[in-house]
Amino acid sequence: MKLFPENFWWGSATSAPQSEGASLQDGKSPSIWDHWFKTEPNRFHNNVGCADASTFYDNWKDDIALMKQLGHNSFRTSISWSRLIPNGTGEVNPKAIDFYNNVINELIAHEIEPFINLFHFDMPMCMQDKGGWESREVVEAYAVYAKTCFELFGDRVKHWFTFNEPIVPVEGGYLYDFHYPNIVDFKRAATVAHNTLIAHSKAVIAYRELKFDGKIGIILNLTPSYPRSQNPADLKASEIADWFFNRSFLDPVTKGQYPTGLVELLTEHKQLPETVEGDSTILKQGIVDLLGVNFYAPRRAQAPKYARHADAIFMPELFFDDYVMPNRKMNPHRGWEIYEKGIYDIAKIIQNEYDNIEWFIAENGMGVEGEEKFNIDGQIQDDYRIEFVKDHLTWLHKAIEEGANCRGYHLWTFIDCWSWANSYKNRYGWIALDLKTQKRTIKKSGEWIAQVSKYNGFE
Ligand code: BGP
Repeated sequence: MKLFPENFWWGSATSAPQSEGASLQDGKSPSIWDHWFKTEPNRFHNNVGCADASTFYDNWKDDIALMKQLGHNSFRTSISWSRLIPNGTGEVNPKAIDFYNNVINELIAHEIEPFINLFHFDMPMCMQDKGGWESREVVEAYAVYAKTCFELFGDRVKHWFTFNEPIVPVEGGYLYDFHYPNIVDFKRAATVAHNTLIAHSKAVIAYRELKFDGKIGIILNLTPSYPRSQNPADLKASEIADWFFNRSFLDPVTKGQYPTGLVELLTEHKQLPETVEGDSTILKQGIVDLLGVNFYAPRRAQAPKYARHADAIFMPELFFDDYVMPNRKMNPHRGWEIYEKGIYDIAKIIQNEYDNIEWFIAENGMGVEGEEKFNIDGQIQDDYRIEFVKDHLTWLHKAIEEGANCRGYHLWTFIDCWSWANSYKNRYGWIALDLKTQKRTIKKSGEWIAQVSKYNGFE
């Protein structure tokens, strides 16, 4: 039997925009997702937006009862800024307060610890109109929004997160064109990243000033960077990819400063973000109590095959090429490599290079396109997901035995949910969602995890 530490967090994660629905109801204003879908629906898989998502706004009570059936002792979702404060600043929406109070209280009544995240890719459109994360006015508005959340719910919520995967809106919105506002400009991307970190720090400062007895953290998508070979050029390529995609956020939130190598590289290429005097002091105050780690797939890098043209647009890929390792293990339904040991490698990096800070797996999971084909007699027989989770937990268990300070495992996600431009393409849930009827049915993996949670481990 592989047993996990006492009080290990078993649960799952979702976000407000991906689960709530009611996206323009009861006073909620549009987020960038509502706006982008309205203006360019063709950018979304099968032209489906998040207006209904998985109807958690209406079904929260029954859904929380289902969580209990899955053996959850913890659950992460986010608060929608555009629901709570529809104008971005100023008046707070009483219907939103009621909704989040109901959710939090119901979770606690079921002995499910609420883990609450403040921002999951969902900038209110009125704040994007002011410049989004490029604007310091928006950073200040976010800090007030964060403080409002702590004051409203901090008496009961003991685990807070300022952001989920803050690098993704940088990549999607300002580098690779898969999120609104579809800008491709590294320097602006760097400013967005920097301002996000300032916003994070300001929220941490506000939380500490209020002196609640909870913890505050951030959730980062960490993808260990593996070089193709030990050739120095491959090692360098992999190290640079690691600076850009992992340490750019990990170092500031754990050490209060950016990695020196990254700063030197951006200085050399004149790509440093815009900053304001005093920023480095603010960054130092954003060191977290708790780190959430999302892990799906590794990143493999090799030295660039071809020299870049002198006028090439500045991108992280100037310094490395992605490496497709022959015979890698794939999730053919999603197109991502499966590398279970990655979870162990992350644990080792945190243990050895980041002071063994308290952390947990905040997302891990297996997306499957066309999962309906595995439906037998009304239930999704997702043995592949059971195997995927078991293999990752096996490596996590080994890391914990070797001293990793990992406190829990949350699957992405609870019920199949809407996923940005991929819409409902990839299904991830412990519970299947029938899009036509909104009926929820526990998958085979959901029954399995209930047992794992009950025995705090597996054979
Ligand atoms: C993570 C996000 C989640 C979710 C998940 C699955 O990066 O935090 O919000 O979207 O990825 O993504 P996809 O549907 O693209 O496979």
